[in-house]
Amino acid sequence: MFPQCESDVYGPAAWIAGAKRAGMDTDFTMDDPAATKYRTLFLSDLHLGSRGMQADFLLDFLRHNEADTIFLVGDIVDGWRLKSGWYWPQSHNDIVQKLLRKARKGARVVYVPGNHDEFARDYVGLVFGGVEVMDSAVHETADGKKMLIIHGDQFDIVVRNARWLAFLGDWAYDWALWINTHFNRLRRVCGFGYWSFSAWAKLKVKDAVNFIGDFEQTLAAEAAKRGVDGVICGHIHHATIKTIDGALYVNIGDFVESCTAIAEHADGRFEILHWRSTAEERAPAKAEPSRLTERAAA
Ligand SMILES: [Mn+2]
Repeated sequence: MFPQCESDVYGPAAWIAGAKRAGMDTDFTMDDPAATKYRTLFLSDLHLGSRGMQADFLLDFLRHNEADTIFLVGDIVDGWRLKSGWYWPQSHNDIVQKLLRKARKGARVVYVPGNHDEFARDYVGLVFGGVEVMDSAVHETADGKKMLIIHGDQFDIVVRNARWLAFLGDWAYDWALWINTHFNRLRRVCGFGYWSFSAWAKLKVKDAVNFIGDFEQTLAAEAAKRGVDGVICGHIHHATIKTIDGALYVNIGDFVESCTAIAEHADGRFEILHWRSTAEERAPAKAEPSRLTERAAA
C-alpha cells in the first residue's frame, strides 16, 4: 500500500541503497591513516563470483594495506562459476571498487589473468579504469631482483608430464605449453570448464603433494629459462617463499582457503601476509563505521 512510507525515505540509508543500485562506491570507510604502505602488493586467486571466497577478510585487508604497485595475478573473477549461476553480492562489488579506487588514487594496478578469468586474456595490452591488463609481467624489486609475474595455469600440462618432457627436450616443452593453451581455449569455445591438473591432483591427496613440488620446480625453471631471478605466481592456492635451484619461487596463495597475499617491503624483501580476521574481530570494542552503515542500509 505505502511501501515507501518510512521516515527514512530521504535519509542516509535510502540514499545509500539508491547509490548501491546505481553501482556507486558506497563504502565510506575512511582510509585507515595507519594503513601499512608497501612498495608492492600481490594478490591472486580471489575467485570473486564464487561463494567460497572470503569477501570480509579481503575487504578488511584492502582497507588496511596500501602499495605503490598492486599486481592481481589471476583468478580474480571466477568466470566459470558465474557461468553456472550468477552470484555477485555487494561485498564483491565493494572489492572491485576498492581496487579501482586505489588505481584512481595513484597506485599502479596490473591485472594478469588466470584460467578462471581467461576471458580477460582477450584484453591484454589494454587499460580499464587505470588497470593495465597483461599476459605476464616482469617486476623489478627495490633491490634489483627481476621477477616473472604469471598466474601459472599455463604450466599445468608441463607439470603433469615433467619427466618425459624433460627427456624429449625444449621443443616438447614449448609444444606442451601450446597444447595446454589451445586445448583449454577449445574447451571454452565448446562451453566446458578449464581442465586443471591442480584441481584434479587435489582430489588425489597423495598426488597433490608431488604436484605442488613439481609445480614449484617447473615455475622456478621457467624463471631461469627467461633469464630472471624468480617467479611470483598463484593458481595452486599454496602461499610460499623459497629458493629452488637458485631461483626465488613466490606463490601468493588465495583468498578462498588460506587468505594470503604477498608484500614487497621498501627494501625489496618479500613477506607472506595472512589475513583471516576483520578489524572488528581484532578490536571488538571499536566497531567500524562502515559496518554500521551497511547494517543501516540492509
Ligand atoms: Mn588458476
